[in-house]
Amino acid sequence: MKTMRLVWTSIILFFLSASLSSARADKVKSILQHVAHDLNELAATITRSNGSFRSYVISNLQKKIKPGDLDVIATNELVELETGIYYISEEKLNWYKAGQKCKASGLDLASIETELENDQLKKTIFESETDEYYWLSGTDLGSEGQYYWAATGQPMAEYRDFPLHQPDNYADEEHCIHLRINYNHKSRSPNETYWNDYSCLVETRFICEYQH
Ligand SMILES: [Ca+2]
Ligand SMILES: [Ca+2]
Repeated sequence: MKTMRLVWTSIILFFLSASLSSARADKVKSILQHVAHDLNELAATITRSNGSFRSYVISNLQKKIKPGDLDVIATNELVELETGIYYISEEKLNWYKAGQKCKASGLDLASIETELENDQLKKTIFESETDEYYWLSGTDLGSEGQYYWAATGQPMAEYRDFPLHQPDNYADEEHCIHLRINYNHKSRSPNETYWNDYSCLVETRFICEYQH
């Protein structure tokens, strides 16, 4: 109820601000728009803290995906981790097609910004008991060695999880980043997972992420 009241208040504020037209009203309008935006953020935060973030995301995605769209990711396949909502594929696609499929489903290829997010994804993938590659949105397409997350447009932060000698742009054709679980490694630990640059056209599994 609290959330609905906040949403309605922000809608009313938004229309109130839109109805003000004189130049003198510009400042009031801008303040009202900021308040409306903040209320919406607060409503989203309350929804999340109520433990219903997953259903909030699913209802958002259902609004985005038009009926008739082909081959989208089913919302019951999304997994909720501490750092967000993800889809971890079994299907294998090249980096471009994987990004397209995430987008068509209201998601994006995953971007890993923190050690916590990296650790959680590693752990989740490890549980799948496979030795596979998973595309992330990381790439240096456009400028060799300048890595960024295509999904957010942000440069790759200092936090990276490349092993020694990677990324190596092998054969001058590796421009997309994947996360790999080395399930067969003798240590049998999710830590034996790392990022690597790889040819974007190779078909591998992939991870999509819901971006707020
Ligand atoms: Ca992320
Ligand atoms: Ca490489």
